[in-house]
Amino acid sequence: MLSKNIETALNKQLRIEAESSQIYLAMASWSETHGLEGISKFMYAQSDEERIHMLKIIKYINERGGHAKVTDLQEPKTNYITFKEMFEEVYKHEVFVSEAINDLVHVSLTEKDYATHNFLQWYVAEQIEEEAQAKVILDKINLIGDDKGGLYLFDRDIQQLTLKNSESSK
Ligand code: OFO
Repeated sequence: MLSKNIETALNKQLRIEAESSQIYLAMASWSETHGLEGISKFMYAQSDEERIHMLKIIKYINERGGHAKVTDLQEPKTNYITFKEMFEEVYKHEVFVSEAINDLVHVSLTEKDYATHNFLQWYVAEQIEEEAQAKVILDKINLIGDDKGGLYLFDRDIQQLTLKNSESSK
C-alpha cells in the first residue's frame, strides 16, 4: 500500500509525464508545418514515449492501492522561432524532468518505500538516456549553424534516430 505522501508525489510525476507528452506533440506539429519531416517524426515518437511513461505510473499507483489522478495539463508552447530554440527547450525540459525524478527517489527513500524506489530506477536510467540524447542533438545543431545543407542532412539523420529508438523499445 502506498503512503499518502508517495501517492501524491507519484501523481505529481504522472502529470509531468503527461505534460511532457503534450510538449513534444506541440513540437511535432510545429515541425510538421515547417517542412521538418524528420524532426516531426522524432517528436511524435518522443510524445508517444512520454505517454507510455505516464501510463506506467498510472498502473503502478493503482496496483499499489492508490488512485492515479488524471488532471488538466499546462498548455504547451505551440510556436518556435527556430528548431534550435525548440531543441534547447527539449534539453532544458529533460533536465527538469530528471530533477523531478531525483526528488521522487528521495521521497521514496525517506518514506522507506523500497518497492517505489525500485520502480523508479527505470525512470532514472531513462532520464540519463534522454538527457544525453538531447545533448547530442544540440551539439549537432550547433555544428550545423546556418548551413541549409546541414539542416537537410540533420532532418534526415534524426529520422534514423527515431527508427533506432522504436527498434530498441520493442
Ligand atoms: Fe519521461 O522521459 Fe524524459 O521526460
